[in-house]
Amino acid sequence: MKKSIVAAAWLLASVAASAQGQVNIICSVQAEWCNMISTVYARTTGTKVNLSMKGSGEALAQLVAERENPKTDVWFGGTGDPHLQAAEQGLSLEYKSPALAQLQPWSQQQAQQSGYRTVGIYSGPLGFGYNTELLAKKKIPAPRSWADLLKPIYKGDIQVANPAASGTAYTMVATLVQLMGEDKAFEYLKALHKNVSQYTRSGTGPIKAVARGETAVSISFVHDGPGEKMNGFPVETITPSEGTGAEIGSMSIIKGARNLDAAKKFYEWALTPAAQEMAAAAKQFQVPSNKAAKVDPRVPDFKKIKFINYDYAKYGASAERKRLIAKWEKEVNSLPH
Ligand code: S7P
Repeated sequence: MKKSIVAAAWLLASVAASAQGQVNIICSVQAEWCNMISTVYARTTGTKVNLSMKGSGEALAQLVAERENPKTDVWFGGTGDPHLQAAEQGLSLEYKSPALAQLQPWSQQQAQQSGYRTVGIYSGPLGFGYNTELLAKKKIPAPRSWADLLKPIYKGDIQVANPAASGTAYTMVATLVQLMGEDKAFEYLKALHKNVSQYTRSGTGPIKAVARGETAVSISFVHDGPGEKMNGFPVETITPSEGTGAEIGSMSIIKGARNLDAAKKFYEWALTPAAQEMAAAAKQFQVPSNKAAKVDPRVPDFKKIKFINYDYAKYGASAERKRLIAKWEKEVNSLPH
């Protein structure tokens, strides 16, 4: 008798859980944040969350490969440019959230520009990370400008990701092109190449290498610095004095999603202030897109940063991205160090 009651209860519980369904998410922020949202969402809703962690560039490549048979329902986070490319290529679904009015203007603009196939969930500036102890040991100052990075004192001490693989590094290329004009930007990138020790696949790789003391300087999103510092590493960040660009970290529902209702529910949850505040709890310090979400004091103060007027529509277009990356491969990456 007792056994059959236990079996019935187990059956009821599993029916209830499966009634909430499952959602397959590609998560392009750092692991701690991905794990936190998936655990909290699964516990509070009973939905099974299948998580796959990938940088922005790799996530886009996977979605292109899955086009005929999508296995992903939601793409959470990652730089906005590849989300715009996914929208342009018809990989993501048009969806207008009822919460749009609660979001920052830059987030709504991202949605509008994509024909409502993506939405901004956070934003953060591009800059430099540096290891204070390593710089002191080498007796070299922290870089303050794009121009500083070309100085021979930094030779072999700079890491940045490869723009063909990383949304972060593509943001750098697009930022420099807008800041200097294309010809000068490519002259700059060729000169920078001489000082770069390694182009990593992942955009967050270089600041982690700075934290571990493997390189003195990285070109990174500056919101990735405070988390490394909280983990006890001697990491500081700065934005370049000439001006810089910012990402609009985005979220998209995938066209042909097998679990569409579950995807929409997760998407709505991810736009709430409570969900967005989990970023800081997971030591991620981007600016949240929901105007009502609390902004942690460690989030970079946008008012103190000199920004370029980043053209997200132009540099988020597939043709422009392909062209700039091919040019970088041919004219920069092929050069000897
Ligand atoms: O979560 C940190 C962060 O810097 O990583 C995201 C992105 O996945 C970086 O992708 P890439 O490896 O393609 O550069 C950023 O959106 C985010 O701010």
